[in-house]
Amino acid sequence: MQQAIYHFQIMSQPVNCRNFGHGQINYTFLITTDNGKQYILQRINTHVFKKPIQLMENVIAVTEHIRQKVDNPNQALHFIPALDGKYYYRDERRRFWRCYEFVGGFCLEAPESDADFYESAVAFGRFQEQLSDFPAETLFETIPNFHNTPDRYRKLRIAMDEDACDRLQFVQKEIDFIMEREEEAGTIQRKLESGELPLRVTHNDTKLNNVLLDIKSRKALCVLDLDTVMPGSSLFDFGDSIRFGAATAPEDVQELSRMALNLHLFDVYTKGYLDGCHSLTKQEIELLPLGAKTITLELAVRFLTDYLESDHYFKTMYPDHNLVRTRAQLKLVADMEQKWYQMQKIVKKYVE
Ligand code: GN1
Ligand code: MG
Repeated sequence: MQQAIYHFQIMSQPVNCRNFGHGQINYTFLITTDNGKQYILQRINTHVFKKPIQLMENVIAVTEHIRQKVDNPNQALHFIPALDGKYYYRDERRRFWRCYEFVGGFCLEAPESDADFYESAVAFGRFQEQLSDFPAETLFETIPNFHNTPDRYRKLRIAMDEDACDRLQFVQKEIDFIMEREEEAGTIQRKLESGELPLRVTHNDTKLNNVLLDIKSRKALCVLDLDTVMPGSSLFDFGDSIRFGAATAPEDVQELSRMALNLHLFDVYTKGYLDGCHSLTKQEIELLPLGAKTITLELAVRFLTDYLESDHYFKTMYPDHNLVRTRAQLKLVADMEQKWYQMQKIVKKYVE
């Protein structure tokens, strides 16, 4: 049993605790208590999230905002206060924990049907819609410059210069591919800065496995993992879902020939996202394919940076894991380029 659970107001006796989910950043446990209730207990990775108290203020504010807009209480997360009333517990080793009710449901690593993927799109679209009137300026930037692509390139260059573990020699091809696309990769950030694209409250980690689906109906209940909710671009929220869910292989597939973009799923997601969210501008909709391509390239840059910096950010299962992930993402970018015309055509169907 994780002792931290005894510091939350759960009003029952914990009887079981197991690891839960596939997050690459936080540590997540599912706790069952003697009255059959279940809770998610999470230890926040403070190496990644350096200001956990502000992070929890964001999460609670956003959750409360959403709670006021849903008919079914299970469509919003319900955080449990610690014994002192705060929404986190700091243990004797200064580690931060939080706890929320687990209402059942499940998350998918890959869509099992079009309907599953459509549901996740509606969930993230709705999330965008529900927060369209949330005062973005009151949110903390939990990870500054999280999806600032030019800044990710800057950090990659620093890692290349330092070449801390002598790995640069293995990745010249990948670096060339990334650098050839640098100009285009900065487009969305530049348009955000010039005001051409609106700054919105965004989720910033919109993978399929962050959507909770109802076991019986398989309808979306709510979105999880609100740690990176910050002001940002809807294009990246859309794009990250495509990168992860409309790909034909897992994000760390070794056999590169398996990795491609599934255009049909791209269409399904686009429809679902726009069904859930009616507030995107015409330009945002037109730029959705660029959102998908940019976020995929950006994640490749992040994986490669971590590889060069000796894998201190993402959890890795084997020595070259971050390099494998980099290559898989770059293969996906290359495939999107092949399918660029079709991606544009799909999106055009939804612009009036
Ligand atoms: C991380 O923890 P997880 O798997 O939800 C990362 C995302 C990446 C993703 C790649 C805070 O998310 O940005 O897209 O791994 N989250 C953070 O799988 O860096
Ligand atoms: Mg997650």
